[in-house]
Amino acid sequence: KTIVIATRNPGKAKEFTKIFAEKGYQVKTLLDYPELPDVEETGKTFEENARLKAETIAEILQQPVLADDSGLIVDALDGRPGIFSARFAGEPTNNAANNAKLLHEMTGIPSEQRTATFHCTLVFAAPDKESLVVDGDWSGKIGTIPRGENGFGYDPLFFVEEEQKTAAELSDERKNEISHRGKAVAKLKNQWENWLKK
Ligand code: ITT
Ligand code: NA
Repeated sequence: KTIVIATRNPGKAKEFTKIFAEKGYQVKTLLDYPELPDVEETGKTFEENARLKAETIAEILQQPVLADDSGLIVDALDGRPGIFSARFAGEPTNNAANNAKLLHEMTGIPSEQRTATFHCTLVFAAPDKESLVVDGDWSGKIGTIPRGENGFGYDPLFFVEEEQKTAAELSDERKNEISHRGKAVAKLKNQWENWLKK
């Protein structure tokens, strides 16, 4: 029993591997299938992009595939980088350059206007099935200096008021309990086994 996560981002994959592993499924990512084509993210929404990734790979491999499309929506930047979060500073993804660009664009913006939301849409696709779609959001504020070593991507700049910490200062476990991805995974947890058996 194998589930493929249609991602080349190891930071993401790590965050949802556990829910499948504990049910006896083997988890693979696109890093295990170097021969597969790159799926272009041509959609206009997180859901469209997650569907493109999951449904394209499920069709090719003829097995269940989960994809995550996620990003950071910054109010003071009119919602940018949004679906372009991975390639904010250009391609290929460069987290340090993305964070530097975000800090630069936020220069001079006061604390109360630095609100932001992390969003995650998960699409689970399987041959001859209607895909399962869930999502989750996480509210925070863009910091002024990067803090913390955990997590990935924009985590060092995403300040979580309830915790008085950046996402990169949270343990992996705590981040998974409260993050956008954690909330989406919690919804998936209730549904995926029944959906897969149907
Ligand atoms: P795949 O498409 O291969 O899954 P990707 O990194 O390109 O990997 P996305 O297109 O969904 O994935 O882009 C999401 C970007 O949003 C990601 O690269 C991070 O920069 C950011 N992001 C998403 N979730 C995050 C999280 O939990 N913490 C920090 N940054 C996150
Ligand atoms: Na994307």
